Order: sequence, then C-alpha cells, then structure tokens
Amino acid sequence: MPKVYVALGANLENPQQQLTQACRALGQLADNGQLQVSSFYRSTPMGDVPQPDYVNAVACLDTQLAPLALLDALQQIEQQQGRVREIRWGPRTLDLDLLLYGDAVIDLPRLRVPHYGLTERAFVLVPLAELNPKLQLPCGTLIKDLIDDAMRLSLQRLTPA
Ligand code: PH2
Ligand code: MG
Ligand code: MG
Repeated sequence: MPKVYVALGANLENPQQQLTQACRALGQLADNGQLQVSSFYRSTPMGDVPQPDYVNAVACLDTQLAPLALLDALQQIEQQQGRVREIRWGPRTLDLDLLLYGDAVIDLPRLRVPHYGLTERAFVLVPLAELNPKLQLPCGTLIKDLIDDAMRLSLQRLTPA
C-alpha cells in the first residue's frame, strides 16, 4: 500500500486549530487509522500577496485510495473547513497538497506528483525530513539534501498547544 505525504497550511481563523482538525479528518482516510504528523511550523508567506503568517506541517498515511480519489478527499476536507477558492497564493483557512504518493510520478491536468513546489519550499521540506529523514523523491534525491540552513532558520517550530 502506498505511503502518501500531504502538506498542510493555514493562515486564517486559528490556523493551528485548522491543522489539528484537518489531522483528525486525514486520520480517517488512513487505512489503519494511523497518521504521522510533523511538528507545526510558523512560516512567512511565500508570494507577493500581503497576508498573515502561515502554520505549516506535513502528515503521512497509508491509504488504499487511488491518487485522484485521494485528491477528491483532500479537497472535501478543505471545503469542510471553509476553504473558499479565490486568489492564487492568497490567504486560506486550510490548504492540503498531495506531495508524494509512494514512488508514483503523476502528470495529470488536476494532479502533479511529486508536488511542483516541493523541492523549493522550506515549509514542506523541513517537516518532510522531520517525519522521515531517509525520504527520497521518486528520482532518488534525498529530501534532506535539498535543505539548507537558511531554510531551517526561516521556520519557527511551534510547541504543541
Ligand atoms: N501557501 C500558499 C501561498 N504561500 N506561504 C507559506 N509560508 N506557507 C504556505 O503554505 C503557503 C504560502 C498557497 O498555497
Ligand atoms: Mg493547494
Ligand atoms: Mg499550497
């Protein structure tokens, strides 16, 4: 069964609580009910839209859902938590991005895996490496080799509430 990694991000309406609630919903998608979750990290917004800081994390689960069925389920959780689709890279109550689906490489109009931004984003790479220091991309690159000190310093690890 494939191990999948999902990025979580929120910057509206109590972001930490949004992530905690999303983790409960993600746990229900896991085949064995087990979900591994990284620390939560505060990060400054990427992109040009002025908006509040984000809280970001990564979760890992085993699931029998096929990639597009999983994407549907993630979008349903976003909607349950009040996600309104508006400005690209604008503020949001919850963003769930499918980062990795086992070793699969997927290039569909609705879904690209590995996620296109994965290799450049500190708020994705650092929590991924925290969950699994040996994690590799399908091409064989080690996630931890993509992380530098500036990336680590750009994030503030939050202590559990
Ligand atoms: N998500 C965005 C836009 N900018 N910045 C941070 N720090 N974290 C995010 O998750 C994020 C962002 C749109 O998905
Ligand atoms: Mg998204
Ligand atoms: Mg995103």
